[in-house]
Amino acid sequence: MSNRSKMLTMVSVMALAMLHSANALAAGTAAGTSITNTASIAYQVGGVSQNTVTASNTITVDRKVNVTIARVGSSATSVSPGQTSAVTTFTVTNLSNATLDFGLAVAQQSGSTGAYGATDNFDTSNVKIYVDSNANGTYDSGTDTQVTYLDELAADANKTVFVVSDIPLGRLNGDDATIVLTSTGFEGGGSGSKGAALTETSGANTSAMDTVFADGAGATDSARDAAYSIKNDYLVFTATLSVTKISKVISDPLNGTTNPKAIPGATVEYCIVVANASGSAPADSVDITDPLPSQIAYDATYGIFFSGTYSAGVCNSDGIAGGSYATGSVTVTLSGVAANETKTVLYRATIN
Ligand SMILES: [Ca+2]
Ligand SMILES: [Ca+2]
Ligand SMILES: [Ca+2]
Ligand SMILES: [Ca+2]
Repeated sequence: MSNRSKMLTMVSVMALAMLHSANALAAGTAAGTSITNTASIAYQVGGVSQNTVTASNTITVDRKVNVTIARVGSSATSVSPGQTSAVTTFTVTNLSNATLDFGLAVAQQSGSTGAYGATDNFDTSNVKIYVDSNANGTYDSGTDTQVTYLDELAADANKTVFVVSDIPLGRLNGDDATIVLTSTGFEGGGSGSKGAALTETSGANTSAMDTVFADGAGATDSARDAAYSIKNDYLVFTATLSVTKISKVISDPLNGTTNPKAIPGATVEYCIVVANASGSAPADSVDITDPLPSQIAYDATYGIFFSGTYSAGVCNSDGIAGGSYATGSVTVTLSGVAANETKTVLYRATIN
């Protein structure tokens, strides 16, 4: 069969799907956006152009839920025993292509490895979460707002969040409390209220806005659960004081200063040795009180010497005269004892 001479020429104009407009949001096109593209077909019949035929397609961009948290700073928060309102700082970022609420919760860890390698061995107390209301990156008591969720956090937006808690007394140098902050996505639910829990769309894609969880696995959460969690640590930095009290018989009424014995009338030198371990925080305002037992009498003529040195088990006579004796007690206040420093308090008494 020969061809019929009639030829149909069709010109197809195709919209290039790749030619999408660049989107400024890292999170991508906003959820719920309608994307419509239209194909046009122009053709001729018998050499005459016919009416153009068009076809359109519209899809709805689905909602990708993603959240992350980062620690602010590069080391644990250094704290003192008994410190109140100790702050750890985080940044919570909404990586979703939608405005969402983000629930915030803090959990204590027990015995696990912290964010910076230390092993958790205590819990903080009075734990509260604040948002950086004045956006200055610093926790401001009375200004920053205590929250349980971040309200209406826009796509790609982030907030600085502070976990604020108290440190128990009695903790030692190097003790660690690890906390975990978890942020969980919720429906926006309007400004001023926390929306409902998010659910991922199961089954086939629908023509409506579906929901897909895209978050990673954090410290204690799983991948694709609409949540992210991260550790941060409180690390105790404190003084490590040790106190030793030693005595030496200086003289007695019979032997004088040659091999003196602790007989009634003998003079005894007492020395209180205060040491702070290396690597410790300095101890400030160290108050020393030493009540004298009734069997000995304070030697007011000799007096009290403080901040002297100590070497090879001996208190050296190089202290500063000072301190006081009142109501049966020797009292001295040292201005401070630095790490790896030793200071002494020296006084004498007579055995009754
Ligand atoms: Ca703990
Ligand atoms: Ca602030
Ligand atoms: Ca809300
Ligand atoms: Ca997750």
